[in-house]
Amino acid sequence: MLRNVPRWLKPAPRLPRVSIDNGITDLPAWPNLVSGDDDAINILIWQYALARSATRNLFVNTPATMCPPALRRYATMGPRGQGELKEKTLMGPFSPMSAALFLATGVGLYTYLRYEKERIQREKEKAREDQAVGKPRIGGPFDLIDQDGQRVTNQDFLGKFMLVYFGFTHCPDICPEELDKMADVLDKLDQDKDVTGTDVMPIFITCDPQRDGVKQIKEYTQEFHPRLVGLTGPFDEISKAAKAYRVYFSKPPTAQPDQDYLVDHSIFFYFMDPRGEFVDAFGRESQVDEVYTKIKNYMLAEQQSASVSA
Ligand SMILES: [Cu+2]
Repeated sequence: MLRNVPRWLKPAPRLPRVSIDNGITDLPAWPNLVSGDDDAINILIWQYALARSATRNLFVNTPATMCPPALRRYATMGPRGQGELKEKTLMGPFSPMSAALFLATGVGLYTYLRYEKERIQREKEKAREDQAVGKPRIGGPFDLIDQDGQRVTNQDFLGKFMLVYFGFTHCPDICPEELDKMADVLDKLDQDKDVTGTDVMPIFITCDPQRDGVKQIKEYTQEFHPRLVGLTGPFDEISKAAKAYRVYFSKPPTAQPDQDYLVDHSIFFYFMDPRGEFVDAFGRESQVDEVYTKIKNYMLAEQQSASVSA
């Protein structure tokens, strides 16, 4: 008999009931604040999952038509009219009110996420800055012999700024160029009335003690600046000092003192404060004016902090 009933008169096939267990997946993880994920999309996904989760009883377990009429009424509804009720029921939970709520929480979450992201970024940057401010461990004790044959240690320079350079007297070009530059900086500091130039001790340490004895060092340092201190010593002590200053040097292993050879070495001036702590390093690309200005500023800052703590 049912075979003859027109199709449109048959009851609508029952939609499969989706159980809570298989119908709703867990909320996605809270958007990763640190990654470059798109916040807005993350929030939409999250909100959608939250909305589904919150309203799944309405959607899944209680077909709208089975709800008691009172439950289907909305606060914004006027006196119940058949058409209006039908419309509201069909609309489900997406009333203008819930849409506004959805939008408001979305904007709120987006703002919060942005703020959190920025805060974490700021914290990361600050940590990085703090690390950069933390002085590298450059410098340390040395026990050497100066151009007059006197034993000299790092203790002798405490209370003065040091400008330390490692090189060798047979260096054909780089060492002379760099020491000339250093001499120009010293002259400028000496002429500057705001600072006491003699507070800076320029120190040349040879990394070729095999050929650079006391006499050689004395002649060499005098070529550049009258205040330039030249230091040499046993190879082990030179190595120790170079290691402390993170200076690399190497001479050909078979080279004899009477031979003409080059020593490969790092080319940096290390500017140390009166406590023997590293302040700055100047390489080949640093020009006289730049080095002079930086050193002057370091000296002024030191004067200021000394007068504050006095
Ligand atoms: Cu050199």
